[in-house]
Amino acid sequence: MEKTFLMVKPDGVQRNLIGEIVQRFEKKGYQLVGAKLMHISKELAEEHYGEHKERPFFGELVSFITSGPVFAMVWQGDNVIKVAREMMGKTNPVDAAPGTIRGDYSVQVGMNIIHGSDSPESAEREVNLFFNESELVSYAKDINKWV
Ligand code: RTP
Ligand code: MG
Repeated sequence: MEKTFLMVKPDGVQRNLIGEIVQRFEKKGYQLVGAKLMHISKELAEEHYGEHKERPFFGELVSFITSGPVFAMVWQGDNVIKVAREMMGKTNPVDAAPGTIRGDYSVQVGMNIIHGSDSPESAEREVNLFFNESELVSYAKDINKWV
């Protein structure tokens, strides 16, 4: 079953949006298989966002993502990587459609509420970067019966 890594960023935690965000993915029909509230170290932030290390906003991005707790999650389900990105909306909230998480709750690209893996390769990498095998659960849930 496909898995993706999603994370409520420090601005989303500060603004009490954890529940709202979790609810959107639950209602959609995806399954939460791992979650934790945590502080990201500078080292972990630099590794997680390593693809952006030459970009001018890298320093700001690392200091923002380490500025307060984040809510890290692993979600599972059909096409969850792509569909979660659609539900998040475009990176810059100016371009994010109403109805998406970023479109509904943010106005600045630097504080856009949520992170989501952008490909199967990054999902695999990020799930393993943030979670041990023992922190992920496996449980039966016949979603077709309920949604
Ligand atoms: P994320 O990795 O956080 O899920 O966001 P994303 O894939 O939609 O966007 P990405 O290109 O990976 O950029 C990572 C984060 O960097 C910040 N950013 N700032 N100041 C800027 O021009 C700028 N561009 C990107 C955003 O917070 C973005 O989510
Ligand atoms: Mg990205």
